[in-house]
Amino acid sequence: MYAAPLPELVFRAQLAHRAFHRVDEVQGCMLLSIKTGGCPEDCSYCPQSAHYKTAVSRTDLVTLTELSDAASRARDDGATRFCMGAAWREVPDGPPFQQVLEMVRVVRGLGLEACCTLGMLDQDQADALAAAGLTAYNHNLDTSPEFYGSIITTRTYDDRLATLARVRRAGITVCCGGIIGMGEDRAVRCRLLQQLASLDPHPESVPVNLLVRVDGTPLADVPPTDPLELVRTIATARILMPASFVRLSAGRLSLTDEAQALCFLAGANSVFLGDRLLTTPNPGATHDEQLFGRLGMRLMPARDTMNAGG
Ligand code: SAM
Ligand code: DTB
Ligand code: SF4
Repeated sequence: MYAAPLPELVFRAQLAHRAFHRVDEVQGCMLLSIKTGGCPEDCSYCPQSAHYKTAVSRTDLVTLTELSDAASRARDDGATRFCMGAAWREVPDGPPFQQVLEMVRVVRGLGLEACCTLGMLDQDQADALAAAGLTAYNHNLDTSPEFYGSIITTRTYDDRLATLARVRRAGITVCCGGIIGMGEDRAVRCRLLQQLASLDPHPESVPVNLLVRVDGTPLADVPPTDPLELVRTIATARILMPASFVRLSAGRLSLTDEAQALCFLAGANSVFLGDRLLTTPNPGATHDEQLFGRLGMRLMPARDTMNAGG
């Protein structure tokens, strides 16, 4: 399917997309790095790993005021989902976790979906996040089981699957995807998609990231990936997981508007808004307004998202 003639692949993705989603709307999400840098993991793509010397400096957990200001701005800018990322290997117990629970309550109180990505967690922590009202937990498989060991050595694929199972058991929706452009071949991308689609039920949210190559990381100099491989990855994800949100996530700055249009044709129905992802730049409001104007598309209102009111 992945390697079908592109018009055939995109046609099949469109059929899947139209069976479950509107084609003129994308969900806007906003990211905030609530705790940046100094991470003990060695994910080769990541500027926040303490193993590499990058321009990212380490910060403490943001305050509740900073968090609440950022979430209010996100809502004003049209986002319906607010995602909080921490450069942790695993969720710590104690005051920082209590503060994250409070952050979840604040974001939900603003009527936004709340997503967290905090690394590995245990069942009690997953249950506490669920009780605080967390909508989704992001934890990516990142790549295929076979390629995984050449990207990350400090935790295993099975560790990731175990965290995902705890999130699911707690009743939180699962946000799980991966990264393309790390020097992998098509077989790796297909195996990642197969793994994601084997999760039962499917992840409600599938972020497809195009590697942002950051100076100082081991993947800083990998050759750029053909954007049409991103289009094929998104289309295949859309066909395999038709009801899920497929998110065109990191990497939009290296795409032309026309390549992004193909991603939406292939079934992507969400983007990150704003001029910053966690630590790297993103297109920002002015560019996105022009893009959606050119495409005749718009941001999804809160009523159509997963459970913003729930
Ligand atoms: N520390 C937590 C963890 O790893 O689960 C949460 C934050 S981590 C930054 C979340 C995800 O961002 C990673 O799993 C990876 O898929 C993605 N990511 C990180 N750096 C990236 C980069 N340079 N380009 C594209 N995606 C990236
Ligand atoms: C995901 O899959 N993509 C988002 C989110 N989950 C946390 C973040 C990508 C981060 C890109 C690199 C950075 O800005 O640090
Ligand atoms: Fe740490 Fe997450 Fe970056 Fe890996 S991806 S180094 S776990 S912040």
